[in-house]
Amino acid sequence: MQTADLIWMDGEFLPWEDAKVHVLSHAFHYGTSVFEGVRAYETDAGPAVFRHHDHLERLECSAKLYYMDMPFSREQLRAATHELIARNGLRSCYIRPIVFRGYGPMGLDPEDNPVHVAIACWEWGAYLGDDAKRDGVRAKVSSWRRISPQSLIPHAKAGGQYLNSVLAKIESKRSGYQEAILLDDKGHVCEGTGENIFIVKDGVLATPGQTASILDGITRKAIITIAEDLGHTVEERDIARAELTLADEVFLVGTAAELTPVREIDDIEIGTPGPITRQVQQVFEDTLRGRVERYSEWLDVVPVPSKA
Ligand code: PPE
Repeated sequence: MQTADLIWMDGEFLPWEDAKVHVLSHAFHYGTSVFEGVRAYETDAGPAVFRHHDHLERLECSAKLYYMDMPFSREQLRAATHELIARNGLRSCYIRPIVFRGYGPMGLDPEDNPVHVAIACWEWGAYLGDDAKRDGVRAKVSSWRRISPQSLIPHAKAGGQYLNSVLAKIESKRSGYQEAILLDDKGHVCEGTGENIFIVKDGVLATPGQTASILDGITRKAIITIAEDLGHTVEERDIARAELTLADEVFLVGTAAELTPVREIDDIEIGTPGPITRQVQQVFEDTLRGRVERYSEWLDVVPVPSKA
């Protein structure tokens, strides 16, 4: 991975290689961490964090759902992120805030373990492969089901929950695919290992709704708004597995993956990225770079000295 100079940890800026934790940290053993994936893009006004407020809000929600008291406010984390990007001299980057239970008593009860917060950022390019955003990826419906709300909290972005995505990712990769699509416990289409999913059929977009076991994706929300503003209908509803392969277009959305088309599922051709995928992707990419006035409030500009 591409490193940067500094990592912010519990209020301090540390050299990248010094941002360490004890091996007996609670999160390391039991997955008791919550995190975010955020991106900042280069715009004419400087580096800008996409939907920063929404990501910090979701981080707080995830912490709350796992009974962790956040030791820093949203505004403090926002300011720390700005300073970190500026001090690392980054114009565009991926940002990873993480809140975790640290070193303290061993055992499952975490309530006496300290809650730490760290923020790292670094340059992270194409998430699903170099040509993925242009040509689309080959995906496989996973044999693993997405975590159910009966056992875990799909709406929380918690470290331990990602074992589910890790299993699906390894399975799809070892079978020769770039990504896995997970069904939920009822057999409906749910999401990718780190992305929400959309299908297009006869000009109408559809994506699993809030009460499906999805992570409530921030990119998903932005894509719904963009597609509707372009005049398209977006249905939030259950999607049957067969609808995936019979769709005219399928695409994945997420902070890391951005908007990545899917061109094949289970060795059945969907086709080259279709017209609606392309249209929405173009507006989304322009939005991220501050080129769409209508969505400028989605960008949190980092105050850094300009390049000139
Ligand atoms: N579902 C899952 C399971 C998920 O992890 C993500 C983000 C999404 C949907 C899309 O959410 P959003 O980023 O708010 O639009 N996955 C993050 C972690 C990826 C990783 O490999 O780590 C991300 O995209 O940053």
